This record gives sequence, structure tokens and C-alpha cells, in this order.
Amino acid sequence: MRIDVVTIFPGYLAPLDEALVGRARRAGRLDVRVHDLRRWATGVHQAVDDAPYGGGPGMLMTAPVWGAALDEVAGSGPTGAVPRLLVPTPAGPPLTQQRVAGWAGEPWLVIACGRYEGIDARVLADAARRMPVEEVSLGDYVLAGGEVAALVVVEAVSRLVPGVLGNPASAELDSFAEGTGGLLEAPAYTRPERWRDLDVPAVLRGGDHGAVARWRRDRSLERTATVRPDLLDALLARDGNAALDARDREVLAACGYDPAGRARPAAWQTGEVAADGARPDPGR
Ligand code: JAH
Repeated sequence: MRIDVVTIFPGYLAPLDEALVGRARRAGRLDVRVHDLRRWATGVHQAVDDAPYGGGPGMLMTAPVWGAALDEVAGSGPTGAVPRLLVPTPAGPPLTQQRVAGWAGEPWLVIACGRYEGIDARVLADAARRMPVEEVSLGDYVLAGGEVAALVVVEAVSRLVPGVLGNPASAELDSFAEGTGGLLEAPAYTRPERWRDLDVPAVLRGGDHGAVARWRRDRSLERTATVRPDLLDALLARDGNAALDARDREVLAACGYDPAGRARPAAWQTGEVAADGARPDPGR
């Protein structure tokens, strides 16, 4: 898989030389290229930003600079190849493991890192005329730019690319992946058996695999109901009654989660930007 990252701070992407991603790059399983947006800036000051029309604080990155950069980068592949353009922004739909898994199946991604107050909206509208474009948020907070979000996307996608992760089974067992059915993982323990007066739960040392599975599911349900009840809401909205057995219901009731009286989460936003710049209809 090829991933191009365009940024005014290429040094910010230095962590991509390290660990899992760095190793996969050196092994030739990942082709990651980082580009300095200023290469496409013109004029003596090499400016990439300007004041927003309509007023307001801060500066916006300009369309001519981003347009030239994306034309060249997106045109640098094999004849006929078109990348998927990803744009980190706090105004985008959230990153999910499902979106990550979809991107991991793509041959080529380009990530555009904004700075300041973001990028002139016409850049994405124009790009969407010739390539799929998705905005993505990592959560409800504002960074100084898209670079850290780009690191997150590259790492999350890379570990799902065949041959990148040492043990492919560990990807399937993660929280949010299909394997655990949308629940957070139970707490985990390794040796020593007793540490600072704290013991590993006896059931995990007992060799009863059925009991271990049930214990882990109980702890998963408790943890999810407590810290991420929205994930249980989504599970119930998707799978209905089949999602929970009688024991599950007991465990959830004991921690105050009521499967009946929950608002249904909306099935929203893929993040795709249409060629005219329009966003998908949320259906509400
Ligand atoms: C901030 C461009 N949701 C995480 C996130 C992603 C991107 C940005 N902020 C937060 C951002 C300024 C300019 C992107």
C-alpha cells in the first residue's frame, strides 16, 4: 500500500520511521511518502495561507497551493490510478475501526494535513471531482493541525495491511473489531501471579476455558456499560435482542444499564464529499 502525506511540517511525521510502520516501510510492505506543501507555494514569501472571506479569526490555507500539490501528488501514480484523499479535521465524521478497515483495503491513500483554521473549502470540492474524498475527526477536540491525526490514521491502517502486523490474529481480537462484538476488552494479566499484594483473578488460572470466556464477557459488558454506553446502544440497535443473553442482561442491570430505554444512535456519515462539495444527507 502507498500513503502520501502532504504537510507544511514534514518533520512532524518523523515517527513514521519508527516501530511497526518504520519496519513495514523498510521491508517494502508500505510505501509512505511525506511531502512539504511549501514546494507548491509561489512568491517571495512562499505563503500557504490567507485571511478568510467574511472575516473571523485566524488564517486559511489557500486553494492554489493545495490544488497544485494535490494535482501533482495524485497524478504521480501508475496510469489511471487514483488515490483516496483523507483530510483530518475536527469538523469531520469520527474515525472508526470500520473506516480504518475499509482504507486498509485501498491501494493508495493521500492525507492532506491542514494547519491554522483549515483549508479553503473549494480544495476538497475540486479534488472530489476526480478522486474519493473523506474528512475524518479523531474526536471532539482541536489540534494545531492535521499532522498528529495523520500519524494516527497511518498507524491504524498500516497494522491491518497484510504482512505488516507480526501476528494477524491480534488485529481481530481488538476492541471495536468484529471479533469482540463491539464491546471493550476485559482487563488482562500476565506473570507474576501475585504483584504488590494484587492477585491475578483465580478464574484465569483455573484452566476452565468456558469460565474464562464468561468472566471476560462479564468484565467487557461492565466496562462498556460504565465508560462507553454508546457502544452498547449501537450493538443493540444493530443486533437487537440477539446481541445479549440472559446472563448479559443480569450483568448490565447490575451496573445500571437499561437496554430498553436507550436512544437509538443514527446510522450516519461515511464522510464522503461529493464533487459539488455537498455532504451526505443525515436523514434527520
Ligand atoms: C486542527 C487542521 N479531531 C482531531 C483533529 C484533527 C484535525 C485537527 N484538529 C483536531 C486540525 C487545525 C487545522 C486540522
